[in-house]
Amino acid sequence: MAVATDRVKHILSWYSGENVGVKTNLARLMNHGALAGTGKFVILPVDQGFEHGPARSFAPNPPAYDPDYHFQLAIDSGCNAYAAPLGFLEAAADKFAGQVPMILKLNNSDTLAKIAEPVSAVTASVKDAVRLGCVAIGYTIYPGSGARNQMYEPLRDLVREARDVGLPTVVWAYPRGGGLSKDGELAVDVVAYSAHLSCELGAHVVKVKPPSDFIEQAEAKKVFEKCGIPTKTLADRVRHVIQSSFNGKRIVLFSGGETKTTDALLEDVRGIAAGGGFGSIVGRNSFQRPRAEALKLLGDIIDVYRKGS
Ligand code: FBP
Repeated sequence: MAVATDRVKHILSWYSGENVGVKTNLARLMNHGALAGTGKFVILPVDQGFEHGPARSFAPNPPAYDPDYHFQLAIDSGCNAYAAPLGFLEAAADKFAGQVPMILKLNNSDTLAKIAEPVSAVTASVKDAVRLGCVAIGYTIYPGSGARNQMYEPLRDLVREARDVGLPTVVWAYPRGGGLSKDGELAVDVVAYSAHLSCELGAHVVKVKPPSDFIEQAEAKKVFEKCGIPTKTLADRVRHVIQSSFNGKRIVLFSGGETKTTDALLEDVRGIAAGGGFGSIVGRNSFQRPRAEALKLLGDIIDVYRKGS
């Protein structure tokens, strides 16, 4: 059973305007799994079936077609939490009740619809999250999309509704859409801006992709140069994203991306940890590997966060 460490208490102090339910659920996230009490996180997200399609997501490791598989993987690997859309959670939440904190993704997009500007559909409710016993809601925004109002405005209401029932909000901030170049989706200025927007919109936890050493906005580039903001290493860039998230007073997590070699992924994780990142959300790199390999990899990632780099 995890204890309330000084680190967990310190992180909770950043959320002093929140009600006790929100803080208790943030503490549950921080006090579960192999990193309990450290203020670091490794979370398993499995919405790729919805977002990318079943074959692209699960064919590399067919047991992963089964919703039970992911609960068991999150539990056995010592993840802080398991995040998924409504269907995957409903299918197995009862069987695994109480064994791993759950985050319900309240919106999702798929790759079948060809729409001008990216926007997710709302696919679940705060009530669903409460009914399933989740510790938080999850919500994706696409900063840079011409449809941003259809994402930002409902998010504000959902944050409020979730807070009223004591649930924190995790925002997946993935820049994309007509306002950005392809390289700009990962640009350090854009990722940092998206993390900041998420905090302003009320996110308690923000999830972004590891930023690249590219600056998209001309006006921002001038400032990066003038103020000497370092962007060369991943640790530098993560540090900038963390600073942009209320000067490090919000929990910011970084995603894993497409399946890559173990060495490449661990190199990323070391950079994230060295830059002060709070943890990783690793989906495809976990469940697309055979279970034994995934358990080993998640264990190695957890070790990096435990040691700090
Ligand atoms: P991965 O570790 O598989 O990248 O998962 C992280 C994640 O945020 C998932 O929750 C989500 O399905 C995926 O990335 C979306 O990535 P994209 O929208 O870029 O295809």
